[in-house]
Amino acid sequence: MSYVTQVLEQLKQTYRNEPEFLQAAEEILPSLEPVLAAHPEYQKAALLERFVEPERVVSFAVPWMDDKGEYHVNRGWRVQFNSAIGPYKGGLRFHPSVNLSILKFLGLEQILKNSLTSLPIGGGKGGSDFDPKGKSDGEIMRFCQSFMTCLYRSIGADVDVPAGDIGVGGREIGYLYGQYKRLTGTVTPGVITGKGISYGGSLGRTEATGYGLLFFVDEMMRDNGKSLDGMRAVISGSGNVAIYAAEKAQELGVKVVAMSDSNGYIVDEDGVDLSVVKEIKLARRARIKEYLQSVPSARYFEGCKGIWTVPCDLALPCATQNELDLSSAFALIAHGVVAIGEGANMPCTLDAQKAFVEHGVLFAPAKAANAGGVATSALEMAQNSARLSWSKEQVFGQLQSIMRSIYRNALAAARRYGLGDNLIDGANIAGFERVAEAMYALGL
Ligand code: NDP
Ligand code: 2IT
Repeated sequence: MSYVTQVLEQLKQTYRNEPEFLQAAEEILPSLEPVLAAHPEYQKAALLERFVEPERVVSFAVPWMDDKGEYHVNRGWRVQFNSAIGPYKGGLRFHPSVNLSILKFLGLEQILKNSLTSLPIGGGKGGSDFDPKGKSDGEIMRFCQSFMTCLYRSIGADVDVPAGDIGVGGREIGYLYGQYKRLTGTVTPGVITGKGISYGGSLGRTEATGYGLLFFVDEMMRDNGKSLDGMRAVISGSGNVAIYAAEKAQELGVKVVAMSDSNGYIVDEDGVDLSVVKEIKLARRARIKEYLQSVPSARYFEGCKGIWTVPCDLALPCATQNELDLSSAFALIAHGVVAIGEGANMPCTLDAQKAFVEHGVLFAPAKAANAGGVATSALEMAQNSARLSWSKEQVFGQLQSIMRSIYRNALAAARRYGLGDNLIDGANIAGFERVAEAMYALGL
């Protein structure tokens, strides 16, 4: 049994109750076989065993009071996974499904994603099983304040730098940072990213994940002699990532015909009017179904999965993990899909990924394709350290060049190990090589 298989089998024993974490490990570890074969010293240093185990996990109770004066308690965590190349870095997710398995899968992915950016950021993730849906502004503020009261001792600009993820956007980051500032009596904007521009945020961070995804996909298309211009796209989700992916796609000449939320999806054959989606989802925090009130010619369907039966050239899953399974993959392939760009983290199941690759569909894997958000977070940290702020043009210029390098580095890593143009393996390898080198150099 190879070293990689031994570690993976052990992991499956130890964490059999953590399916999402094991799924991420099963995607990543086998890709690393050739790297570990080329570096026998890594096995001696128990490098892989150390890589799959978080350096530290903080877990806490988050008590808060609703508007009626009733008390509630949610669970909160921060997984500080790997700090070999920089302070732990990664988002916070507030969603009722959040548990340690999900945060560990996200944290493991984040280590490699952050490494791929070439910037000095380690991997971490956190969040709570709190459900922000239907909560008032005051309830959200009190919850965020309580969450930060539990977390602030464990983070710091040179220690661990959270940001947003599902259910955590600009409003929540403001409340979280405000409480950190109050508790520590310091002005340390570099402790969290995704901040508002008036108090230390970076221009372009809001758009960065979605724009970065399109920069990556555009690079992949060009490299394969194809163009986005004139393509038809289906984009799942209608949150931060989905909306700005749609915006950049439209700028590049793509017609976005469908988008969704956790209740259902809309199809607009004339091309989705993003200003309507933004008004519904960002301004009013309402349901995407209401799109039909502004655009009566569009159609609405209940349920999330059906969106993948809408014919398209380009599919961008930008909602959540495992939202695109094997049957959805076959539906997309049957309709002649040309490319998949993963905006969400691990949106395609392992068998769906495999089906796309086997059918020659161009596949941009999440940890490479959605790295633009965290890359721009690192640019926000750099601006905070320098006490400067850069223009939008500077930020987007850097973002575009980072996304292109990620594409080239992932492709080069795959080719170096004789894996053809497989970006899934290439991204895993390119991300891992840097972390492994640092972990080895730093010793036990
Ligand atoms: P948001 O909270 O802004 O939006 C999430 C969107 O996905 C919403 O439309 C939501 O619908 C939908 N959604 C959430 N959970 C489910 C579910 N279980 N089933 C169906 N739909 C669901 O989050 P983001 O846009 O920030 O994040 C989306 C994905 O992108 C996540 O996988 C996240 O980890 C990943 N990501 C985010 C980055 C960032 O910078 N924000 C960076 C890199 C990756 P509804 O409105 O009904 O809740
Ligand atoms: O999954 C992700 O990369 C994010 N949610 C962004 C993390 C960050 O620190 O900006």
